[in-house]
Amino acid sequence: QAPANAAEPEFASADLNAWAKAAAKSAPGGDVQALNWITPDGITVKPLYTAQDTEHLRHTNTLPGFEPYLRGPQATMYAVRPWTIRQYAGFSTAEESNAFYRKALAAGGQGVSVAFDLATHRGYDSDHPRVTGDVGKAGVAIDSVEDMKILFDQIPLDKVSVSMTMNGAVLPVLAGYVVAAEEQGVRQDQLSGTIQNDILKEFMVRNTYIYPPKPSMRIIGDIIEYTSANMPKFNSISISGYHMQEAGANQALELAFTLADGKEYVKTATAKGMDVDAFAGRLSFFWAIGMNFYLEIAKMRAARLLWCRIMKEFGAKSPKSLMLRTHCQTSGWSLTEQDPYNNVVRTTVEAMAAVFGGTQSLHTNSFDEAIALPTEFSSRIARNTQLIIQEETHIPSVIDPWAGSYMMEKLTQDMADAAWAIIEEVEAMGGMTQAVDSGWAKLKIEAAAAEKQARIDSGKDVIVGVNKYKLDKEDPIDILEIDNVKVRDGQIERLNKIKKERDSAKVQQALDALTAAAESGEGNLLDLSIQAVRLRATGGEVSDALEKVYGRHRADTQKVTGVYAAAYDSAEGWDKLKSEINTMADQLGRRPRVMIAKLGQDGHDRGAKVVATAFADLGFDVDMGPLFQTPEECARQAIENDVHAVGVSTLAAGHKTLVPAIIAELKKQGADDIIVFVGGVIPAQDYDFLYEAGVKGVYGPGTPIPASAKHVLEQIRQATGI
Ligand code: DCA
Repeated sequence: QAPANAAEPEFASADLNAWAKAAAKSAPGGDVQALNWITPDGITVKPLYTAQDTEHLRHTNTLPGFEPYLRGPQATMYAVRPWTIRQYAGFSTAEESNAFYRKALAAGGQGVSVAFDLATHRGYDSDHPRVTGDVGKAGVAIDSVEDMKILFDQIPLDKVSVSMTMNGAVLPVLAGYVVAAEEQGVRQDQLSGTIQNDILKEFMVRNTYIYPPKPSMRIIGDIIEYTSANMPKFNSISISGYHMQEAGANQALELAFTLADGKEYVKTATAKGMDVDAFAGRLSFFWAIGMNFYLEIAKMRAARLLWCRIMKEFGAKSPKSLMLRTHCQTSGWSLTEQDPYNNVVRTTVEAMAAVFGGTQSLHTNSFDEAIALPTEFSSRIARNTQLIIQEETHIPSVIDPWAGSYMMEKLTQDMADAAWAIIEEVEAMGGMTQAVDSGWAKLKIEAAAAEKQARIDSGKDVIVGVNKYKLDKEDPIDILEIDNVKVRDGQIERLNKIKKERDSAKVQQALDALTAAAESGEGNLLDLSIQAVRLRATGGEVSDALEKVYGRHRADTQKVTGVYAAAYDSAEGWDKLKSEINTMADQLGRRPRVMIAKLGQDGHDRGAKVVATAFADLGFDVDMGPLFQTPEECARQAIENDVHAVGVSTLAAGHKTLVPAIIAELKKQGADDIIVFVGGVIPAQDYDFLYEAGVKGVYGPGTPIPASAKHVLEQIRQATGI
């Protein structure tokens, strides 16, 4: 207790009723309750918190580095060692990505984080006909260990920790990294880093799976088993909520589903007979940090509390098993194509939330990521955002600085309670594998996404430069473009060379051993993959060897209904558009029919699902094409279903190859009366190219769905001549 200062006058003590009366005078309608904000998670954020809010909380008096680790996994946190600046990057070829990593490390980056292209993710070598539009686009193309060796050339793998975002083709990629290190002279027990290896969330969002859920879980079990025995410094998994929030989940859903996924992985490993403390210390997490500042910090604190609780239920004893360690990335979804320099500010705010939340590692997005791949300039600003927080602000000097805030402590508890209720719901269903298998978890996220979009389109949620304070004229910014044909040709040349020089009989034997292990359930699939990759088996071949037994997973295309309409607040425009669609339906003798398509290996389907839902709510007949269609397959389905329009949703930069291809296919199959429109991440520079190719509408991020729907309707009217 500080001694009373004699010179200080007596102040009246807090009287909450008096405050409520005073506040009511300026609150709308004289109602203080009207100042509450109900978050999308259903949590009430009040305008004022007091000591009363924290009186009954159990965890306010804990310490960092001690159970339940709510205040951080380390006793000293950033006061001794700040978080790792780990920028996710990769594009084009291994040579170009390697040059980028080395430059970034020299300029203050502290770890490597590899983004692979979608062909690699989905287990296809660059010469596969299904991936023509994807090679080298949204990440680096890696076909074999020869590519891996180039990727890490002059990066000492015994010193620099490497994170690899890989889930589908996790076996050949992790094997390639191990063998590349081995040929650098680095032993497996020296390797530090993380492999994402989180397949459950792929089935819910993102969609870069290869095999069905069950064999995919075996692969994860084998990786945990192998790394815990041979690579003790390597994190076997990065259990990721990031992509859930990016796909539309609110924070409570992100938190709950991610921890529930974590439980499922622990169950998988213990079912193999492993002791929980033998592997749990190397499970790591990954959160998205969006613009919901207070709740993001609360989420991270709550996550540590709940994970400690969960791990105790599993009987874990080692502190390393009980503490949740996490990577964070600022939200890509929160970035806007419009007025893009605003994104620097958004990313800074989000980075601060991640740091206040106590992250171990952080990626800050580049401001141009809503438009294209980051340039060297935008990457520098993104990296410097973290360096400035680390080295100029003194923010790192204080551990868990929000602790003791009435608001933060209460929100941490509220967030923990909200997430725990969802976790219990998942448990009652039999766990996350069941919740994912049944499609329930995916639909929950999609419903949250549709609701969010409707709130934005109706102006309830403000996005500066998008639905408020819009610029009259947008200046295009410099973008980085990849010559996808050149990358692919180069990859094919290297693949052919490897195949010519290796001992093919031995490679085949190693691949057969993998197939046999998949069939029998015996052996360790990572161990066998390392042996095959050492002999120069390619990523595609390793994946195929398993696909022979496991098959390829095909997702169904359920969609939610009614959610967008219910959350859309501008009834007037909505009703008018609905009646226009009804009139057209009368004139056509059927409803205008639209197919929403995803082409190539781009599995980001949030946009496609939200548009499909909203168009259906408006009265269109909507078909949802399956993921990963080729232009030819898409054209065939469009014709069979007799649609008026195909809407291509594209987020992985394949539009300049794939969109002209679908137009050509429709023509070839005699259906050039079907109009094509495109939505998603498309740089302004490419709009003319697409219009010249025959596209009838291009709708970038931020286009309100009713506006695009109205335009599509108009185009259908013109094409059908009514
Ligand atoms: N006092 C003492 N030791 C400390 C302190 C401190 N204040 N802070 C960090 N350390 C230690 C850690 O214990 C760790 O050592 P260990 O591995 O032997 O336990 C080491 O310093 C590294 O720190 P850590 O906080 O684990 O940070 P990273 O190595 O960057 O790992 C982690 C972060 C989240 C665990 C990892 O999974 C990761 O890097 N994920 C990235 C995922 C990614 O990039 N995804 C891309 C989308």
